[in-house]
Amino acid sequence: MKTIAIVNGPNLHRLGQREPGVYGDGSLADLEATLQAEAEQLGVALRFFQSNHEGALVEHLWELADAGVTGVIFNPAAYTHTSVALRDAIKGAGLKVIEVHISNVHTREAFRHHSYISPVAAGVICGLGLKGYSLALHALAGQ
Ligand code: CA2
Repeated sequence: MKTIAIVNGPNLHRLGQREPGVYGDGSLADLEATLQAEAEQLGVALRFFQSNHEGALVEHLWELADAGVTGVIFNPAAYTHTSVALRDAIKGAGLKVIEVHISNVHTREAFRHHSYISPVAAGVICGLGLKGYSLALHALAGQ
């Protein structure tokens, strides 16, 4: 069975608790439950991870590669715009990553327009709310 990982970066553990106009009102637990139900329909296994720490995310990406996951749905949150370390981990580990952002980063502040992750991602989804994770899951499950 394929295994797909869902990895979320800093502050996303508080999803649904602040800024609902930007990020919606669903919690991270709600999102994970929705994706789990979809994965069962698709016949794939999921692994979930969230961290507020860049190094923990780097280490987790390497663990996912060592475990042979099929793909990673990754919302690096603010580290999208700052982290060479996460980019190097994805490239170095040879992971197939779909970068997901809940908001449309291109309609927001200029500092959100650049992603260190996109050049090493297989695909990028942004601005579709939590639905973006489901779309990425279907894409990876279908490959
Ligand atoms: O739109 C996205 O998914 C982002 O990755 C979210 C990041 C932001 O830095 C990126 O530019 C775009 C921020 C996540 C903050 O999450 C919160 C959760 C609850 C309350 C407030 C923020």
